[in-house]
Amino acid sequence: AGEAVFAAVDLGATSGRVITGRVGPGKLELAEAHRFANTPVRLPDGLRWDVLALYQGMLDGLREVGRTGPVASIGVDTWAVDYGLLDGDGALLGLPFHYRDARNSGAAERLPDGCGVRELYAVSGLQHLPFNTVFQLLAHRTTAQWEAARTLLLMPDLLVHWLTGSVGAEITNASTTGLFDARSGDWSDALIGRLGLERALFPPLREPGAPAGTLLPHVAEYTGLPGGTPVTTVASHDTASAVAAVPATEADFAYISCGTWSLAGLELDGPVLSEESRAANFTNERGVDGTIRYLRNIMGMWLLEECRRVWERAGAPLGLGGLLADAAGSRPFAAVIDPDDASFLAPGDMPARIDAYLLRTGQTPPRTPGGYVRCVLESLALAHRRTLRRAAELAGRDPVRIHLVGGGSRNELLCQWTADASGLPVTAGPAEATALGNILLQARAHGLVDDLSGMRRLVAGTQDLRHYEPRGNRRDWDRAEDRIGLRHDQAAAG
Ligand code: LRH
Repeated sequence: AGEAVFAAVDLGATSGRVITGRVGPGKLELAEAHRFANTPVRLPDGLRWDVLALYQGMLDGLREVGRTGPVASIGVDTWAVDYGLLDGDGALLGLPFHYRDARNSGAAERLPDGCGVRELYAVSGLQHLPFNTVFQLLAHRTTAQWEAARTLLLMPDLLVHWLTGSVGAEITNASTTGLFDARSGDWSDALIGRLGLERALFPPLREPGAPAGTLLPHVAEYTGLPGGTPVTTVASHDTASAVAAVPATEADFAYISCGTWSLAGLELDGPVLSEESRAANFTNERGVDGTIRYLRNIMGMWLLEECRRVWERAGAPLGLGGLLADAAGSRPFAAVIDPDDASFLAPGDMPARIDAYLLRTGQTPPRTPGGYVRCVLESLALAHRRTLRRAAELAGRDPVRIHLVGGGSRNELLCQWTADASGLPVTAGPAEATALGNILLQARAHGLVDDLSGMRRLVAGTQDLRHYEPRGNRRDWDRAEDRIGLRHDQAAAG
């Protein structure tokens, strides 16, 4: 079957990267060509993605790739839910909003009578997050721009459009809009109609693996890649790509894709759309080959990244290694938070928000950065355990192992504490699961890998993985969990 090189463009909330992957029998080798910052910009009317800087970063990355020779194809993935609107000439209308923009808080209240969150869930199976595309659109449609909008493109589809001129909606990412029917696997004409949105805004769906065109002449010229270089549709939702690259060799596994967000859940054959599942806020996002990612968003490394931003600005930058060592030496279970508290979502002074949460729940704020890091990581480990247990209950499954992939898999404390808290072994890695999933989808489209389990076996056989066995202090975790439960009730009671 030979060997080929593919390029993955993988844009995350903190950085973008262009990575090449060489794939052959028993071979899967990654090389990073370019990495660049992703710095959102606050304009008077809200928080925006600097989409031109992102596009330029990816072009520069592809030019690095072009220097080393041609590639068999290119694939693009990014975070979910965000989009650009094109006018009738195909021009981008304004700069895409960032999902952490404040316009989204309260957007759910704009839902019309008879089409509330229950009705949405029954069709889309999507967890309620204030920034789901559907809520962003309800806010967007009160603007002058809206009148001119003819086509909605999710972020990776927009970037593919700029590379190739082609227009389409990649299906795994379309499933995060809230306007997609989890059962039929198509746009939900019913929801789009009931919300009074134009059906024509939503382009035809594309499956991962489908061709998405070839580089436009000016892109080929800039990057030095051959004119006919194909762009392949990948699982363009980064989480879908990451889960496709989970190195699972047994059927009953749970996963945590841990980066800015921790996405914790199970892979299922069909959606769970029960009222119980809605109340527990589990999502049914579409994966490769019609699989369902049954998971919840947990606030993830965002908490730590935002703390570090504040400490850096205050002139006390501590390297991650030093912080983690201090965390390891701090007092266990001194303070616990619910990472999903709404106060943690927007960018801002995270240590101050953690303090406010702790004071509100009768706890004492940490006195050192290491104390905060310990609080965040223990609280994340607890949230991982809580979420995976509930997912297993609701889906009637019994996972025997947790695969923790993404940048968070490098964090040994988090991996060990996730194992300890949950009582399950954790296999950590690969850290670049998303880029691997992107590349493997392209390799499969080119006939170098056969199916999802073949992709996973190749990852398991070629990438560095670490194993963590649960240690016997589970009672401590149970007690910490009980404290969170009590605090939830107290907060709810006022
Ligand atoms: C992770 C992710 C996640 C979405 C969020 C917007 O990068 O794609 O799956 O919920 O970003």
